[in-house]
Amino acid sequence: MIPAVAPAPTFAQRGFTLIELAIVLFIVALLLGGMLLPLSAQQDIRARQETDKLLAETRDALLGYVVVNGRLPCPDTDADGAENGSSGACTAQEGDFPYQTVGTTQADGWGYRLRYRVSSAFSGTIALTSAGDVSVITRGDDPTTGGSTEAKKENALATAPAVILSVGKNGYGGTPRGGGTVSSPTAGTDEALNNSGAKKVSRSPMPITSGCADNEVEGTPLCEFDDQLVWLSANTIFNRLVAAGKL
Ligand SMILES: [Ca+2]
Ligand SMILES: [Ca+2]
Ligand SMILES: [Ca+2]
Repeated sequence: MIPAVAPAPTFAQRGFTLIELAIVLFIVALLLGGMLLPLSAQQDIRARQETDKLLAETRDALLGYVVVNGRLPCPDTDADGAENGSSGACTAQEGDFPYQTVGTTQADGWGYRLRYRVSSAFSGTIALTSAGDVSVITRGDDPTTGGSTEAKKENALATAPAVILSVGKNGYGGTPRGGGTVSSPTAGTDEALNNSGAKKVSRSPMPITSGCADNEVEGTPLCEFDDQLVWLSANTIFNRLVAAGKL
């Protein structure tokens, strides 16, 4: 008599286990999630990446400029793309990036001109004793207080000869490519520091937040921030100048 037990299925007949099915569904959900990311969010990501790329290219172009000219260019203070100053004596140490003088792309991924601050010791003829005076900070944990994690402690990143920054999507303090004006950032915020003065802030983006304060008081959230920033190192500049026999 033939036993009533069905023969063991072959590999081809076996089908999926529940775990395999769950993994497949998980992957499909991930793919769908990626495709369903709102178009505006995708555009924002692209504009941010485009801006990062422009900042890196602009920094490289500045290093080329320094090798040729022995100094950094002055900022552009009258929106024509050309530096404002004479032989390194700048009209102002901060303004729009002189894209025409350096030969770089005019505007970031959001359509705003890049901003630029340069130390006078580097917009004039550079010597090995030249020192930058742009203080770059970030905000985050205080490493000296192990056991408590802060979010707003000012931490120094660099004292730089020059900083190039994008005003980001909100555009506060920026010069639109097509002309026109944008409102200034709220006084007392990190974006206001990036708009004017020798202290610049590089930190993670933050959406508009009520009851915020850009200070070291933990417990209140940090304010809106979307600037993107890079800086030059004095040692990189010295290295390029020495390698080119200019220093
Ligand atoms: Ca100009
Ligand atoms: Ca801490
Ligand atoms: Ca901004």
